[in-house]
Amino acid sequence: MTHLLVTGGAGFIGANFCRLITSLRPDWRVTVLDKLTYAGNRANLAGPAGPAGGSVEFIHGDIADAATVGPLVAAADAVVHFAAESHNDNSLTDPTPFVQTNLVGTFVLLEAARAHGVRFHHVSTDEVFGDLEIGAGTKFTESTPYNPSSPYSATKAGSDHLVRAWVRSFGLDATISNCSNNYGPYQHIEKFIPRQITNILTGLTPKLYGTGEQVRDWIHVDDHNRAVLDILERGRGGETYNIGADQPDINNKQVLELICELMGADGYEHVADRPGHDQRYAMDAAKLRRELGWQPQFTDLRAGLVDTIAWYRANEHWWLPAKQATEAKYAARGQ
Ligand code: NAD
Ligand code: TDX
Repeated sequence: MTHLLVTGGAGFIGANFCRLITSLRPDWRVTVLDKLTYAGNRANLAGPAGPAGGSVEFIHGDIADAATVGPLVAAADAVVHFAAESHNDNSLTDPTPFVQTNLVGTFVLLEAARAHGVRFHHVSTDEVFGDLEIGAGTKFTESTPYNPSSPYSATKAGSDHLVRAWVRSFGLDATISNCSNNYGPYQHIEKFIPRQITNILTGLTPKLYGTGEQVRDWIHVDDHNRAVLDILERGRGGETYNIGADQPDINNKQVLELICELMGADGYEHVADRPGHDQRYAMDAAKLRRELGWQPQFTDLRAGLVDTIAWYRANEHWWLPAKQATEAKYAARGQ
């Protein structure tokens, strides 16, 4: 039996990961450590027990608090580290919590993992590599130099460097994954896809930053999490794995037009662009496919969006309470 400590397990990807573990590894024990920031929601974990009795224990606490973290890490066989401040736009308004959670929090977890000799998996992002030219066929590989653009991506890049330093200097048994843009159920409505879906559902006009030519490399959250599980179980210590679904380039304007078509909505507005906006992301996940035999199961964005739209339609009680405050933040930025 394996006991996982999942940080950020009340957030979008972490909660979906807990659901996946309780269903695929029902004999494992899962403890979630989450601060429940605006992005965390205990309802994301409601009833995730798997068919064979998997259980999730919830601890409300901060990854940057060494006194909380120490005993939890000591009791676990592995830490899967999702907790982060995750939204680029917020990092442009106030980078402070990004430095605190993404850098200091990761440092505190690494020190605990080192002290207790616990396996560590760090969940990171494609944004650490910066961006690519629109129209160029190039992709990020694991050896692409780091070149982050925003306070968010700079703190994620710094956290990756901390993990590598703990591997090399202290022999920590750690792996890193860098994944592209996720979509799926339980994603906070500040993010692009759920923001547009819930705008349409509440009668607001969808909002496209700038010209909408930017390209994101969309992957379903379950495909991301199955890759994290593969790396946790079979990844080589000290290695980094890129995660991406190898889909054809699609820009934000095309994604938004697809959402509008699927929801029978017409029209959207162009709003103020994001300062320093990354132009194009594309991940080369060949190493993950070759070494671990991973393959994405959701290879049709249109079908994935149909499911995701249906989820937001059916779960208004989950997102509606946050809608007004989320849109007020955007309105203050002219977005
Ligand atoms: P999210 O914002 O939905 O969830 C983050 C969770 O972390 C929340 O539950 C929050 O309460 C918790 N948290 C924040 N600060 C904390 C702290 N100090 N202590 C304990 N818990 C804290 O984020 P997400 O989209 O689920 O992303 C999860 C991870 O995956 C992040 O590390 C992110 O960088 C990475 N990632 C995200 C994407 C994406 O498309 N969303 C893509 C690649 C990588
Ligand atoms: O209303 C919007 N309109 C719009 O055009 C919003 C919220 C976004 N956008 C654009 C900006 C981006 O080009 O859509 C694209 C996606 O935006 P986000 O959902 O904010 O994602 P992004 O900035 O690409 O970062 C995401 O993927 C990498 C996650 O938020 C990060 O946590 C992850 O590391």
